[in-house]
Amino acid sequence: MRQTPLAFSGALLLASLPGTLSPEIAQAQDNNESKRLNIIHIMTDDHSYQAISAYGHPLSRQAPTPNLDRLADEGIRFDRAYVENSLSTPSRACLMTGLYSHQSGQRTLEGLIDTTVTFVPELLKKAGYQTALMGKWHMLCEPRGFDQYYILNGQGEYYTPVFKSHLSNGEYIPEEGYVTDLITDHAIKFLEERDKDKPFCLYVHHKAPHRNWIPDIKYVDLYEDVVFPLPETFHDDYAGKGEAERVQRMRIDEDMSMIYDLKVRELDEEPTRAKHTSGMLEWGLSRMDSTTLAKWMATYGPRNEAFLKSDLKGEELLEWKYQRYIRDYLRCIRSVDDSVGEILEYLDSHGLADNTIVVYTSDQGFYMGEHGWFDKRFMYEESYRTPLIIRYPGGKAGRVSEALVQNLDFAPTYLDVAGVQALPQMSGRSLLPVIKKGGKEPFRWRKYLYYHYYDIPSEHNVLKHDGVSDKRYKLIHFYGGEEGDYSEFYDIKKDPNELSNLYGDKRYRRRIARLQRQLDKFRSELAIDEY
Ligand code: SGN
Ligand code: CA
Repeated sequence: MRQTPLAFSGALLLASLPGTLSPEIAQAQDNNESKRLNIIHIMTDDHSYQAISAYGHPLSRQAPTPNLDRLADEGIRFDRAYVENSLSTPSRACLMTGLYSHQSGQRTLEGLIDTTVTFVPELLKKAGYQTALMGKWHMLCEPRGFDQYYILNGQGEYYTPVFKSHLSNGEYIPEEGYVTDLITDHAIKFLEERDKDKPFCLYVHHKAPHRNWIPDIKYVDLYEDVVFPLPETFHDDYAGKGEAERVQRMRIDEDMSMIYDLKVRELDEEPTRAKHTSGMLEWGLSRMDSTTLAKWMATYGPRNEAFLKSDLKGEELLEWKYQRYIRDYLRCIRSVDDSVGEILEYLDSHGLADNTIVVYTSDQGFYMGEHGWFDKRFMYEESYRTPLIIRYPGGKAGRVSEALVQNLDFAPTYLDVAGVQALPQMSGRSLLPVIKKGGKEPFRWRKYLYYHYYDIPSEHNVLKHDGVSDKRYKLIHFYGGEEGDYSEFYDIKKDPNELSNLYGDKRYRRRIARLQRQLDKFRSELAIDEY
């Protein structure tokens, strides 16, 4: 007999893992298969919490996400969910391994993961789960541990994307349609065809709303009449900030491409310092079928003409850029929200809602114009924080959690759900105790998080930095720049926009010292080898 009830039980000690299960355990699992929860991990790419109406941000009020809101109403919205490195590939490596970037080897976008590390789906599969990943994989290594997969090539394409699958002999095969819908279809097909005698773990990884934000043609008119509010810090001049803020290249005014990002294909020359060629936009558009492309031209053509005719300059031009960026971004989100609705609907109509944990998150946060930026990478809230909503069958509904959680926690959580013990090298914590308490912090929950960003030289030129945060304060250490290392300290409660760097402020001396001690502790315990 299996000793532990499955929900909220804590991990079952499977001494034989990651080897084969003992016959007794395998038998016990067979007998209890029906009780083990299924897992659906839905992860978007660059989806900001500002763009989910359940989070209540002014932006999302004008572009609601009803299906995500439903998930939050039926589950727990995490308001203090963070990543350990705000970039796609490292975040995916963390999800798959439960390791910090320096432990998995995936520190940068283009880096290579250590191919000897164990992937969570490998452990789940050994424990009797059927495993699948549909959508963005975005690591240079091959997917491991999946019974089924359909993965995009690198960043993937919005229209007619190519997919490599467990059936395609290593080949990428184009599929007609819009990427978000196609990924959803693969997910639903997996749910239809799966082995119904086994629990499953399904990762649904959208490309959207990643740059360059090409919406589904059916949504190109959505929000065209909405004027979205500018964020409070849109005109930040970085006064009192250090080199990192001055040298980054993620400004809407200077770095967002008029052609590739904002889709003004009529321009002969790129007027910003973005290195994107018109060919990059044309390539994306050329993947549309002729009807779709005609509709695109008929929609964006006249809009672009009117824009060019108006010859906007300065502030007006900047605001025009912002509106086009946000509208296209939120149109992409609309498709994502539809996808979530479709999956929830499927679970309802197939009796799966009661035994499936549904998790919604993004690979990191994203700037929606705060500080004048797009992209992510910084340890500041907009990019460090990521949306996270979890619906647990029979769990508390409509709750908001303030517990400090991090993407390192997905691996131990999913293993806990499956009754598998987390590997000793995983630093994250199972979220099941938090979920059990309706989002409240369990006894002895963590007080600090560690963050480390490494990806430079790279397109957006964000300096390397590591740092530590608790629920209120944040200490960031930038290094590797030309002007030498420096630190920043913020009081997130008093200064949520992180405009006042308090490092060196005598009134905060003790608090800064406390966080510095924590940072030193993380560095030594985690054997951080550069900072
Ligand atoms: C691409 C984008 C960058 C973006 C990275 C990382 N440029 O390189 O703007 O920061 O991806 O994004 S693009 O010209 O190719 O659009 S991530 O989400 O994959 O980490
Ligand atoms: Ca991303």
